[in-house]
Amino acid sequence: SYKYSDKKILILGMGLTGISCINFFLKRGVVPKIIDESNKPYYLNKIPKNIQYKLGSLEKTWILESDLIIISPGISSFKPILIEARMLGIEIISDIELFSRETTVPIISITGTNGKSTVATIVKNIAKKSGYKVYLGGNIGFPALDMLEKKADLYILELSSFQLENIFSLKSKLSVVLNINEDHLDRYPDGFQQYKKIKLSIYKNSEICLINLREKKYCFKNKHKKYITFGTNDSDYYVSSIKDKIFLYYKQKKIFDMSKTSIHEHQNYENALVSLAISDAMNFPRDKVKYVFSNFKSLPHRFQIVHKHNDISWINDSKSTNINSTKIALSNINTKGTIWLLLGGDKKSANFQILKNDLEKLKVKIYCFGKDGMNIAKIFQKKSIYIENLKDAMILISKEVMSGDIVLLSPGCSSKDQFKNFEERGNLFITLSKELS
Ligand code: UMA
Repeated sequence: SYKYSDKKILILGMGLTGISCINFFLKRGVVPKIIDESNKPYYLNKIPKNIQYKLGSLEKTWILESDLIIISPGISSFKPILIEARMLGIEIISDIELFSRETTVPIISITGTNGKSTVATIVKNIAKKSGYKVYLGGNIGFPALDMLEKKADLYILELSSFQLENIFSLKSKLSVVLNINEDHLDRYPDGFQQYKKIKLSIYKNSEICLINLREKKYCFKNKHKKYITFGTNDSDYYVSSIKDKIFLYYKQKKIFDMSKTSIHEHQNYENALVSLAISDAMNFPRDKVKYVFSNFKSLPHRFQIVHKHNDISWINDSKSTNINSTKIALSNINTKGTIWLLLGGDKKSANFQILKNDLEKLKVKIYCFGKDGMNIAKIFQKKSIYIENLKDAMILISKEVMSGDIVLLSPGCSSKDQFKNFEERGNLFITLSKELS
């Protein structure tokens, strides 16, 4: 097993991840140092007294004198000082790497641009129903290292590309890349190809690889591993409709009639399909899958109708932090009224032109806010206006919205420019939707 007691350890980032790393090392009798680039990080008061810290910038001497650096996912691994450190032989790893080194419990690893949290949650519920002591952590908001405290017989990891950048020893029982769409381009100097490659690294050392055949670009062969496929009609698992009914198929056989479950949104059919494939691979009983599908509720901040008044629906989709996710939200809407779309935040270098076609077809008014709001508003011209922040935009909308309309927060951007996280953004939307209507 790994020993850390003779190492100078430095943690970068004082967020949820940083705190979980501090606790991990303190429990092992090792006192790390920590740096945060902000001058007032949210969690400063959570740092134990005996921990030395520096704020404001990545302090060069601390970095170069360390033996092991644990980098938080929010910090780019491609910063010049970190590239220099790596060249000098300093090890830079993520919290997930630390986690992977400590456990022999089977792990299901899930990544993808969209749907990660939903699939991970469904699978966790099925595993639990099947009698497993199962914990879910990672990008979902519960740091993976905190799961080590729990006695488990199965772990589920939701992994972001940021976390995958610095994972080396992960050996999953099963891993899946749900889909790959443009996101986080501001973080990858070599663009989309680099983002894709990092996502696909989840399959390294995985016993079973669950592969989306629609993403042909990444079908690769490896005789030593077990593959299961989904996504197209010639995959092992696929979604298909007969008349108005949607079915999940395995090897040409109908397994689930989705109209008999509580899963009804278009994107969730594929999330259910993947959950079924994972469950079969893990030998979870099909009746437990059925039970969970029948009791499905969408996750908080994920396309939730949070308020309905005077036939106006207020929908919170704050978890939409990339364009694809906004596209999906729009495709779920069916109304004769006007859609009042709240879009904006930090667009992470994404190209919002991609949304133009989807929006042109709709009766929609677009209220753009946040750091990139002005820039996004320009793309949609007559259909859009720029308002500095979400609250002011909602006040304006509330004065004009009419019965039959829908107000949709599906910002397609990161919240970090004006909020602590997408939860805070969604909660503000919920509060205001009730106050203003
Ligand atoms: N910081 C720096 N320099 C930077 C960026 C951040 O010093 O360049 C500092 C900030 O001042 C802050 C700290 O780092 O004090 C925050 O660290 P962090 O951004 O890594 O956030 P954590 O609180 O550790 O949360 C992270 C994930 N955040 C990100 O990847 C941005 C959380 O995913 C995850 O739930 C959590 O670890 C537990 O594992 C959130 C997320 O936005 C939901 N994920 C992205 C996404 O889903 O699109 C990838």
